[in-house]
Amino acid sequence: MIRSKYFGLLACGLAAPTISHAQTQPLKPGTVGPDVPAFQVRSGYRVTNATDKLTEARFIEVDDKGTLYVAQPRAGKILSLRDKNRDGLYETQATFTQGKEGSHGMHFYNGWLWFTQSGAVHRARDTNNDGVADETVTVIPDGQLPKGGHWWRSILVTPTGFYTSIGDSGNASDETNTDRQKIWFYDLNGQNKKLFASGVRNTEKLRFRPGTTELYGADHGSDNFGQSYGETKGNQPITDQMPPCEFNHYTEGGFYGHPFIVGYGIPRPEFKDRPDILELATKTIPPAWNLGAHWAPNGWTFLSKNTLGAQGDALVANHGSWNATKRAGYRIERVMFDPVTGKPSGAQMMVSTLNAENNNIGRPVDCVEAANGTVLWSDDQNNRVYRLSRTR
Ligand SMILES: [Ca+2]
Ligand SMILES: [Ca+2]
Ligand SMILES: [Ca+2]
Repeated sequence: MIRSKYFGLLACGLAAPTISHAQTQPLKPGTVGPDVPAFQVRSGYRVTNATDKLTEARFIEVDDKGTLYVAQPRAGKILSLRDKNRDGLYETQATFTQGKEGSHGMHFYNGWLWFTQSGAVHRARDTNNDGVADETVTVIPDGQLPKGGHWWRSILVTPTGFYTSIGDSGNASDETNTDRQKIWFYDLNGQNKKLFASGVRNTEKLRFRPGTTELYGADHGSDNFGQSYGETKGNQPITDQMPPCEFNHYTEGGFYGHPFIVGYGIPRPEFKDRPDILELATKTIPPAWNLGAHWAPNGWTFLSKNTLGAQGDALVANHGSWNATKRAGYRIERVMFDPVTGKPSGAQMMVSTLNAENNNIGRPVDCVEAANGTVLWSDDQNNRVYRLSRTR
């Protein structure tokens, strides 16, 4: 057991000698289990292995039978894993689907695992319980969605159809008159494509807030914001802090700013002289919550249960920066929702995968809530799935 230095000190700081009531005892320092890197874990929580080392671990999903699915986009596979002896480690492994390069976004809905490739949407199911899909239906054939650029496609299935998003082909180009930078809604048979929202850069996962049909997603902020001010490599004080990554509430017909407007109504310098820039700022729906610049929020989950003491909140897996001067992100962030307003009202770091020297010892990719309310999260640096649970 490795005690986190940072959160260990925090926990000690909370210890008041005159307090004796059980509920006011200090939280136990955050810990990691055996064979887990020395992540910084928030006091009161623990990170343990949920799988052995895999060859690739990107997005994850669970079904109603306790199966854990792990997308392997490079290999073109989705693995299915089971925890047969119920010790918390998913050890039984089968290849659920294969031969579909870029398999990534997933949503288990009504007996089927829906999943995306960059240019396609499929659904598959396993009818004889061997972990291998024996029925696969292609809902949108490969090539009907644009490939390349930000190639990750989200998928959220509802009783009447499904949402998917198509990100920017690059950093911050004007792709208004294309299918890109938009969230789309299709009938369940893949027909009747409708525009849902626009001005989105790269939103890889969409989910409804529990008990509602409010659509949320995390969007990656753009790069090189300060370039036109003369920033150079190693000297980018503007880009290091701008723009924020966004946790957005997407509404029908909503415009979310990209590429023209970032965060709370701020024009990107390349577009500031457009005659319609104020009009674009006026119609931009700002983030429901700002995440840090370059954090790269990929996958995330709402918490429907109170196992982690955070029911109704969202946990966001931030893959971390590639071009910030000092590494930023690399963390599981809790976005807290105010139960009165139903909106984000604060945030806390739950797990950091940066070490004391600010080097990354892991890269979070996605989070899902397991049936028992603990949270599984994937890491494509260590190629494992971990579990976040509570220790008090
Ligand atoms: Ca097991
Ligand atoms: Ca099967
Ligand atoms: Ca935005």
